[in-house]
Parts: sequence; C-alpha cells; structure tokens
Amino acid sequence: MTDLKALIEAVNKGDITAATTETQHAVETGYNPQDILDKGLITAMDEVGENFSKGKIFIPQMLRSAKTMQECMKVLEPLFQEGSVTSKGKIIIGTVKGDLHDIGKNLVSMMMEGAGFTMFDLGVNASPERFVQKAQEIEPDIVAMSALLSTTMPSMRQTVEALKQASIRRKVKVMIGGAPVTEKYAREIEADCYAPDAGSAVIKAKEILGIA
Ligand code: B12
Repeated sequence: MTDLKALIEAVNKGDITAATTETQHAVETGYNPQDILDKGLITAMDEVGENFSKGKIFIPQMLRSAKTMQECMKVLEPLFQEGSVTSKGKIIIGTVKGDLHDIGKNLVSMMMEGAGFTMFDLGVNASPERFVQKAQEIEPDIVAMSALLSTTMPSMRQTVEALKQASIRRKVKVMIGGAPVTEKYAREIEADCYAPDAGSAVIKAKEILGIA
C-alpha cells in the first residue's frame, strides 16, 4: 500500500487530475475511504488553510484546492453510501447566511445520507427565513447548520430565534458545526448539539433522535 503523500501534494497544488487519480489509486490499493478522507483530503485542506493564513497562497489557489477536494470526494461518495437503507429521518442542512464555505457541509450531508438519513440541502448563504420556510415545508427531524467564519456564526443564533418565532423550534432538533463553532457556543444559542466532524455528526444525530 502506498502512503497518501502524493494525494496530499496534489490537493495542495490544486491538480485535479493527479488528485482524483491518487484517490482512485488509494481505493484500489485497499485504503479505507474514511482514512483517505481524514488522513489525505482533510489533512491537505488543513495545510492549505495554514498556507493561506501565512500568506503563502491566495484565494485563487485556495479555491482550486477546494475544487480539487470536491472532485476527489465524488470518487469516495459511492463508497460511503453503500450501507444506506430506509430513511432514519429528515435533515435540513445549509451553510448560514453570508458564508460560502460548503466543503465541510457537503461532507456532513454525504455522511448523513450514507448513514440512512434523507437530506435536504439548502446550499450556501442560507438565511434564517430560508431554514424556516424549508422546515415548514418538509417538517424535518433535524435542522443542521454550518459556519466557517466567526463573522457568520451569529446567523446560527438568528436561525434558532427564527425557528422559535415560527413555533417550529420545539418540533425539531438543532445541530451546528464548522471550524470556529464550539460545544460552548451550541449551549449558548440553545442548539441541541454540536459535532466537530462529519463522522461524529452522524453519531450525534442518531443520539439526539434516540436511534443510536
Ligand atoms: C476552502 C476555503 C475557502 C474557499 C471555500 C470554497 C468552498 N466551496 O467551500 C473560498 C476560497 C471560497 C474561501 C473564501 C473565504 N474564506 Co475560507 N477557507 C477555506 C479553507 C482553506 C478550507 C475550509 C474547508 O473546506 N475545510 C475542509 C472541510 C472538510 O472542513 P470543515 O469545513 O471544517 O468541515 C468539517 C467540520 O468543521 C464539520 N462541520 C462543518 N460543517 C458542519 C455542520 C454541521 C451541522 C456539523 C455537525 C459539523 C460540521 O464537519 C466537517 C467535516 O469533518 C479554510 C481553512 C481551514 N483549514 O479550515 C479557510 C477559512 C475558513 N476561510 C477563511 C476566510 C477568512 C475566508 C474569506 C473571508 C477570505 C477573503 N478574505 O475573502 C472568504 C469568505 C467567503 C465567504 N463569504 O464565505 C478563514 C476563516 C477565519 C474565521 N474563523 O473567521 C479560514 C479559517 C482561513 C484562515 N486560516 O484564515 N475559503
């Protein structure tokens, strides 16, 4: 089995062809898809973030790496979904207003779907009104929000408030996540739970719905 160095390097460079080939290669040589994701793709994106913070790369390069990661995820997606059967519940997920980061949100959505939940994805820049409107329409079990910017986290609180105003809050569980989000913040805004990554998001979702 080769290591994931070449994959990490390809994502860092934003080389889609090399990265998707390396992802496929890793699958074929017996890597667990979760390891390819955690030790390959996410490790690479952490390096990209660090390089961005240090001013070593700029937004176009960061975007290219993000796109590369998304293409690699397409290779992994069917492998995560192999176990899915009947629906465990309905989940609305979206990246909150003002925030355009969707890689982590998509990953959570993909893992939830793989675990048997039916997902309704609002995409990015989803306003509190949009969450409320969709919740009224489909009556979900969980409303899940993602934020990657500290400046957009307040929109999570506003969405919880909007759900209260619309008398929906008591009928749904609220789950939040994203790099700057914490357990403490979840308590502060009266969300039902926080999860630090896509894997634990699935575990927490089952827990709060009592189907663990
Ligand atoms: C890729 C990226 C971008 C891309 C986004 C492309 C896309 N389609 O998503 C682009 C180039 C567009 C971008 C733009 C910007 N970005 Co940016 N970006 C990143 C970067 C490098 C990676 C994010 C990522 O995808 N990580 C990989 C995924 C898998 O991880 P994740 O998102 O954290 O998700 C995991 C968990 O958090 C959790 N999770 C996520 N969502 C949810 C939801 C729920 C319900 C649950 C339970 C769990 C959960 O599970 C996920 C999977 O395990 C980060 C740095 C970093 N390392 O985080 C900066 C970063 C997030 N960006 C940052 C900034 C500042 C910006 C800009 C403001 C830059 C600018 N000056 O214009 C803009 C803002 C645009 C906007 N309005 O949103 C800062 C944020 C600082 C802060 N705390 O506020 C970071 C941290 C970079 C840095 N070090 O400065 N960015």
